Amino acid sequence: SPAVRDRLRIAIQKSGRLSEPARALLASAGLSWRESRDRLFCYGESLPVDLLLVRDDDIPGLIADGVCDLGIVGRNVLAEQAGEREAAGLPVVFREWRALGFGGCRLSIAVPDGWDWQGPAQLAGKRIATSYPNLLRAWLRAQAIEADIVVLNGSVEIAPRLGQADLICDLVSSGATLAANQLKPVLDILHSEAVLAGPVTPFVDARAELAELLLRRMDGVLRIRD
Ligand code: PRT
Ligand code: ZN
Repeated sequence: SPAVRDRLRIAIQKSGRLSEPARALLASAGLSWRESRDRLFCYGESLPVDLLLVRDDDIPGLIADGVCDLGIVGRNVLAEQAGEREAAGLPVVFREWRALGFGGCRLSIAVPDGWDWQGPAQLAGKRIATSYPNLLRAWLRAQAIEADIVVLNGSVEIAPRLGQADLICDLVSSGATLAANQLKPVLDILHSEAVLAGPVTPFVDARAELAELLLRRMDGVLRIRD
C-alpha cells in the first residue's frame, strides 16, 4: 500500500520532445522549483510539488510503483504499457487524467511507397516492425488480421529496407522520416499527445488536495491556450 505523503511528486521527461513543454505547462500553473537543470529531482518551492526527471518510458511504471504520483507522458507510451501490463495479468493502476495539447503525433501503419494500398486485409501474413507491440496486437486482433509483429526498440523505419519486416507501425508527426525511408502512412491506429497520467484510485492523504489544486490550475492554463 502506498506510503502516506504530504508532497506531490510528478515525473516528467528529462530530455526529449516533451520536457520543455511539460515544464512550461507546470510553470504556467504556478509551480517553481529549487533546482539545477541537470538534476534528477527538483524540489517544489511555491507548492509542495516536486519533479522527477526521467526517461519517458519509465513514467507509467513509476506511477504503478507509487514512486511518483503523476506523470506527463505520451498517450502512446501510457497505452502501450497499459496493454503490456494487461497481457502480463497485472492490474492497470494508472490512467490518463488529462490530454495536454502538445506532443501531438499518430501511431501509424506505414507501407513501402510502391504498395498499392487496398486496406487492412492486405496486412495478413506480413511482418510488421514496431516499438508498440501491445497497441499493434490489439489493433490487429480487433481487425481480425493475423500478422507477425517484429519488436524493435529504435530505427523502426529502416526495417523494411533491411529486410527485417515488410512494413512498420511507428509514430509520425510531419511524415518526413517515413518519406526519407520510402514509406507512406496508410492508416492511424492511435492519435497521441502528451497527457497527464495518474493513478486509477484517488489519493487519500494531502496529495488529494494538491492534485486537485494542480488540475484546476492546469485546466485554467489549457483553457486559455485553446
Ligand atoms: O530519452 P527518452 O526515452 O525519454 O525519450 P524518447 O527518445 O523515447 O522520446 P522522444 O523525446 O523522442 O518522444 C517523446 C514523445 O513525444 C513520444 O512518446 C510521443 O508521444 C511524442 N512525439 C511527438 C513523437 C513525435 N511527435 C515524433 N515525431 N515521438 C517520436 N517521433 C519520431 C517519429 O517516429 C520519427 O522517427 O520522430 C521522428 C520524426 O518524425 P516525423 O514524422 O516528423 O519525421
Ligand atoms: Zn523513451
